[in-house]
Amino acid sequence: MTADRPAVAPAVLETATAIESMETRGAAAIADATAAALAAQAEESDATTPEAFRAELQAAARELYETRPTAVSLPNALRYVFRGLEGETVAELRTATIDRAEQFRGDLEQAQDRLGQVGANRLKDGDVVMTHCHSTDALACVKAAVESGKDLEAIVKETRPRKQGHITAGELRGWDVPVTLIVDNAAHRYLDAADHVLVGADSIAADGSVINKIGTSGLAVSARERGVPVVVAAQTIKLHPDTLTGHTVEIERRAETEVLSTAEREAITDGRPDDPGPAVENPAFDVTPPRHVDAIVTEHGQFPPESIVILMRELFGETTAEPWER
Ligand code: RUB
Repeated sequence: MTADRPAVAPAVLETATAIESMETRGAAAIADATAAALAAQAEESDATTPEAFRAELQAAARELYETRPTAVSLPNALRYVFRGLEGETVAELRTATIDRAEQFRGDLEQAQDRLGQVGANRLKDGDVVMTHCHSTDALACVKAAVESGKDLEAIVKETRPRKQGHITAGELRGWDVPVTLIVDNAAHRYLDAADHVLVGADSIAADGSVINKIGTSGLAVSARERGVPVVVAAQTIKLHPDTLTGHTVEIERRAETEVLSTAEREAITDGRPDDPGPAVENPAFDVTPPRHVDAIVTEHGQFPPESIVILMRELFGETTAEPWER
């Protein structure tokens, strides 16, 4: 370690790269990997003073924090671990970090199971759900319903540009759920065949707005127009405490090439030497206002989006501190 740059463990850098490249993706998986990376940092640290240990852990946290800006589960995972960082010696701090990370990861799994049970109560035998992107929280509801003996079907939106709908289709087929895969543009047409729109969330703002994969808001507007209820499955680690104090949620913008490959761009410009081709916008997420959401399903029960602020204050108080500040 140098005086001004605390050492960050290779495992942390690997996790940060995996999150950034979306090898690890989805808000819950990102939170889980973040906590595991802090534990790895604690295990691998050769800091000799508590101050050096804390500085390293903070540097690791920053490294992870800067990977993907929209999913609040990441800073919430950091907050959870740092809040329990009690200890006078390096050994005590190391144990505290590892224990706290383990506890967070265990709670995460349990929360998803509990949330699944709550969400499953909304689903009746024979229902058809329409999904968007790939959300482990949303799928936990389907899984719990299927395990309780209900027959469900799914209409799965492909979810351009990265087609995470294929992951959803794969998981649902693994549970023997009949799946119809559609392109995103077909969603409006197939809503008549759906009983529920069931999506996850990357962040939920204090006013009940839901930040999730781009296309969620359009789907919710269409669903509202067709009278299909929109259910958001989101563990409370998706609640964004900073929005209590007026901050907005940053929407991640991803590479143009996810939308338009170099070869496709060349086909558009057709050899014209001075033509750069079209500009491309690729926001990864959008904001669905609370008026288009029927319910937010959490591990603490189901809430109308407008009342989620009460749960948020209860769980987080009012905090604008950096995730690694106590
Ligand atoms: C994933 C996405 C998911 C939420 C919820 O986006 O928008 O709906 O993260 O997922 P990306 P989960 O693929 O860009 O990470 O319920 O698993 O936390």
